[in-house]
Amino acid sequence: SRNRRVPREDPARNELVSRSLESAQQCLFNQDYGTAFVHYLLVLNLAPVLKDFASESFRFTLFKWADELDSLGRIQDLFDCYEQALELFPTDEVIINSMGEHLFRMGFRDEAAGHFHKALKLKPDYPEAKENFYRVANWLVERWHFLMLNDRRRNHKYQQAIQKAVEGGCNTVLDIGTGTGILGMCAKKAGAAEVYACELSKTMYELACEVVTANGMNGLIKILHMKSLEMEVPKDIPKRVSLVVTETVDAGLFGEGIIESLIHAWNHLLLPPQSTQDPSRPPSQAGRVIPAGATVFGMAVQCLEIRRHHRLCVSEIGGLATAAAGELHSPVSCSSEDDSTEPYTTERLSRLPGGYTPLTEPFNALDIDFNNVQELEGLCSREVSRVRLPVTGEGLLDALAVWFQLHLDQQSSLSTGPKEDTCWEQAIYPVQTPHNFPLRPGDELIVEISCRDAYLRLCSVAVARDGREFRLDDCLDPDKPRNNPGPSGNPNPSLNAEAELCSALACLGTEQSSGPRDYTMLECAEMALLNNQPYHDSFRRALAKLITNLKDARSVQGPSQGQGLEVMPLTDPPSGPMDPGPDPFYVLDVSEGFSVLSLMAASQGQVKAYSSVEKTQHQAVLRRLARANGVPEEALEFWLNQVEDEQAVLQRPSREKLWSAIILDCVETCGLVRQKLMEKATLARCLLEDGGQIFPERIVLYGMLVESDTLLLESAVQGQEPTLGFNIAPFINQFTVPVHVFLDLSTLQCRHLSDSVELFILDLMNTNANYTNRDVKVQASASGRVTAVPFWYQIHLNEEISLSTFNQDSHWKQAAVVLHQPLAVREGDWVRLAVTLQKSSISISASIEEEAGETGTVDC
Ligand code: 44T
Repeated sequence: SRNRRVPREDPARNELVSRSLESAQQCLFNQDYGTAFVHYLLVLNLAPVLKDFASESFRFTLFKWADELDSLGRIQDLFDCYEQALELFPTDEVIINSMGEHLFRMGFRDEAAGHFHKALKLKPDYPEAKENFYRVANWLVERWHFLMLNDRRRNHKYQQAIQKAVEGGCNTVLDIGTGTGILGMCAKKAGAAEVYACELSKTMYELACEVVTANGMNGLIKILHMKSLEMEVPKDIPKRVSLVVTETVDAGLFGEGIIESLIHAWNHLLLPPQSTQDPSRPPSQAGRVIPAGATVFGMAVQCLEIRRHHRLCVSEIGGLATAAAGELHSPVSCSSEDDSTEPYTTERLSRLPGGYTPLTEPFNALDIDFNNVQELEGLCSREVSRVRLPVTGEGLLDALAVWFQLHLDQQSSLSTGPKEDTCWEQAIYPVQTPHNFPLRPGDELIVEISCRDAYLRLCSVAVARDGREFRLDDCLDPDKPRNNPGPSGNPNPSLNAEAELCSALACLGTEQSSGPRDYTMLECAEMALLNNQPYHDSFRRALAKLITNLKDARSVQGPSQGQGLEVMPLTDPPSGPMDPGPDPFYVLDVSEGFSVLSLMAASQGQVKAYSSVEKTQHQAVLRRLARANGVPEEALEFWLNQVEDEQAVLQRPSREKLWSAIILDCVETCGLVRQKLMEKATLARCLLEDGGQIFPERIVLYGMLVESDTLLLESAVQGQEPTLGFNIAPFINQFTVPVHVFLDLSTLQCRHLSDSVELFILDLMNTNANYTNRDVKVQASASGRVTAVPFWYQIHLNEEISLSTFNQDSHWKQAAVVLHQPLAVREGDWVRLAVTLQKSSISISASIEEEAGETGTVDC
């Protein structure tokens, strides 16, 4: 390489560079991005001096070419291009952020988030990266890390248990799923000779390395970026350890794979357990696990909030009968074999809006000893156990709630129960049967408990009443012979109600007994939306009003196309035998996911509605509903079946027709404005006919001042004090996200420090009228510390009709901005909120408005 000439001195090279650059520009002009990209690569590799000059066009070419590769499905090529680009521009935050966006769309969230994070570190005020990062940070470093690190009782108990074990002789330790490294550091601090830790998430692994180094334990704890199941002795750790510590448990206990991890650990990573035959073996020569075991509890509950997210509860929505929809299920089912379902979801029972009613006492569902490998291995092959639970409350069976006690050792345990003061959620096993079964004291609920594919499964199978059993799950396996069918017991004629109940249960109908039942899956939020009658009624009224207005306008204009506008107030549109029928009104619904709004529009008559529902199963539901509700087939069409392109999404049906209404879905379930909403609205506005409308026409953001420690605990590790004596907070707090989503504001533990106040207006019918910054003044109604500003929306469909996203039966959750620093206020103080809406992400900062006199001067 000593002989190699400096590129600038090589005329042939210079020639090649300038010709390639020309070609690149020419190709770019011809929109041949692939070739342009190759030329640019060549140019910039040969002549790095041109980087500054060509960076803009290079990026542009890269992004265009990447979009093409993306739509061609050439994913490998796409990422190769980005890698080549990053070799040239390793610190270009725009390229890094864009690569993150592609990764995110492909489902590589962890990697995507890593890119956004990196882009943001390179340029802390880069709004695109900020918005992207905030949207994914929750997945990267999940909220519960903050909660757990803030949970002093839990930290202390783990530390005590580890310290005792180490002092008792366990001196080689493996921390499985180390997270920030905290339990491993406890073991080291307690005096363990060798400490190993593994972590499968890349982000968490890197974080753990940083934390361990910052605490002076670099080299003293060996951290591995891998799943414990892949670890081997002596490849990854030199010999078997005497202690495994782990907190790889989720709300359903087994969801993080602790059973499999521990079976593997006992077989490959741990010393043999202390045997009862030979209790003389010293602890350093025996293996053990912290936690030592767990006890799982369950309880049947009635809960409307759970019900409306998992079952269709309404027989009519927006004027449409729903019976023909067929059976709809949420993706949460303990009995389904379907890959797209989960056996349980999680909730904090204590924070469910509307609360819940226990229908049984808590019952013991399972005991498990983590120090007994035979028991762990036997768990999945264990017989399904059946328990009979006396019903103690009256109500509909909506779900089984599950929690557990984690026994760290003989002395100490943690509970995740609903009555406990903990950060833990409970596992919720919703009932999926479409028919309500009212339980009452005296009944017995029969629950089956099993452990298939390492998930704990609880399934309510039957109700025993007056010596008879009513099966709840026949529909799922109709061919299975029934244990106790029919009124064989006491044929008491007064049990007519029972007979009705019997036939009310879908499973007892004979027509259903042929083969497995068909059902359609809806996301929980889609189910809740379908159950939201006020939402649909509002849309129905707003649509009807618009159509009436447009009809009036047309009839006034008449066939003479707008002449003599004021002269003839016709009440009926002119129609005769020669009339080919009135032109339809075109309505487009671009709601995300499942939506029946298009069908509601079509059912108005004289409307041609376009739905953007994409899943074929969902389209089938709409077709069935259309047929059953007398909507002609041609009145409903499916738009964008394949259209990916944003621009094409909103194209009108045919050249000469414009849309009468475009329905935009503007607020996401999580409580944030949908991304690119205003861009979409701008586009939509251009495609409206005269008098046409965007629904909604306007959304207004409301918020209030609150003091909520809960929100603080979920957002960052709090306080100046080190966590268990370790310096962890500054590292994990890099992943603090100021906007909290999916809140239930009605049950959030907080003190209101002001009335609600209008924060912002988004006008969709006049997108130019929108601003990005606004100062809002709000008066404190009580003294306290403002820690957050929760916010929600009033969605105005038209001048008269509006919906709130902060509403009991809404499918929306709320969001909140957590202030960078709490703001102390006294009652009567005026607080100035600086609200910014950049893209679709909101930020708020708060300060005390010192003098009343200032108020006037701000706007002048
Ligand atoms: N959530 C609790 C789960 N891991 C807690 O990558 C409680 C949820 C929760 N690493 C609200 C409140 C709470 N090998 O970083 C994770 C994970 C890692 C492994 C290596 C393995 N076999 C595994 C398995 C998991 O362990 C860490 C902790 S797991 C989940 C803990 C406050 N909602």
